[in-house]
Amino acid sequence: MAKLIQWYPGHIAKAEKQLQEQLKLVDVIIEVRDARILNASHHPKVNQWIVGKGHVLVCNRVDMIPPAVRSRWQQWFQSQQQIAYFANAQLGTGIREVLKAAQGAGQQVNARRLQRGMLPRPVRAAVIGFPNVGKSALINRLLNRRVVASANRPGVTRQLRWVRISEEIELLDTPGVIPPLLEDQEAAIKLAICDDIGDAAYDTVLVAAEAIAQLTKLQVPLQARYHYKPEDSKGALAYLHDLAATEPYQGSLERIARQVLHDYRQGKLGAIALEPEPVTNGVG
Ligand SMILES: Nc1nc2c(ncn2[C@@H]2O[C@H](COP(=O)(O)OP(=O)(O)OP(=O)(O)O)[C@@H](O)[C@H]2O)c(=O)[nH]1
Ligand SMILES: [Mg+2]
Repeated sequence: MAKLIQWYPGHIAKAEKQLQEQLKLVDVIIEVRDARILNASHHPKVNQWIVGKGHVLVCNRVDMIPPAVRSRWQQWFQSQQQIAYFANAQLGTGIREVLKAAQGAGQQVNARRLQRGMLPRPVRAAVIGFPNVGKSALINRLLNRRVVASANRPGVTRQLRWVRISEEIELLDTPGVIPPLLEDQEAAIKLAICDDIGDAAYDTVLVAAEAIAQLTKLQVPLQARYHYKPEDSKGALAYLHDLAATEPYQGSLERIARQVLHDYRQGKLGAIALEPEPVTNGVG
């Protein structure tokens, strides 16, 4: 990739600072990842943030990956002694289990409070993760009404906000956070393809070309949608150029690039994980 993907706008820096302060009050971290990219959507700071707290891992957008991929990852997390809750925060599938897990983790905190002669209080859980992974949608689903803004673009939540779910639990909605430096550019490309970082971070045409390259590698039949067969030897950018020249796109590379990314993000090419195979080297 010729151009580096970097993006750390002021509002994210500010949100991260505020999050850091609020963490003192928090008993449980609900970490939300994108099921299509379970490694790339793991924020490296989470391991620090969960110290001394409960940790509930949510693999959201489960509807956007094939069931076989879900099973493989689930087993892999199990082998790492980590329970992964696969969820669809848009429809509400798997969400109750997340709530139960957060409550369970928080009860241990309250038990310790009781031992120290303190009164029990509602469990406080912070919902954190990269932008646009479905953190606010998850909170709305838990309340069964639209209490926080949730929309299909990164950077919707700008403020930290506590929401009382019940007498037992309060959730903190947080703006999506990203590391100040995206050291792993392979991961950054995947975040861009999945719309999990702001589009100011990247060049749409280059990211669309990367998407074409990855989808081709995953044997997604692109010609079925674009009526034009990719030629392996020519490369992904050349394919985009060829597509741009076809009638609907009127020679506009930008237009076909946006279309390809839109199609992938909307599931028009199918349920496709960009990280279908769990890795064994690390993040959990
Ligand atoms: N298909 C699908 N879409 C989802 C799922 N969860 C959330 N969405 C959609 O994804 C979009 C982003 O959801 P948000 O809840 O705004 O995401 P967020 O993590 O709060 O995003 P920021 O506040 O920008 O960091 C919305 O259009 C949701 O309806 C899911 O499991 N599957
Ligand atoms: Mg949000």
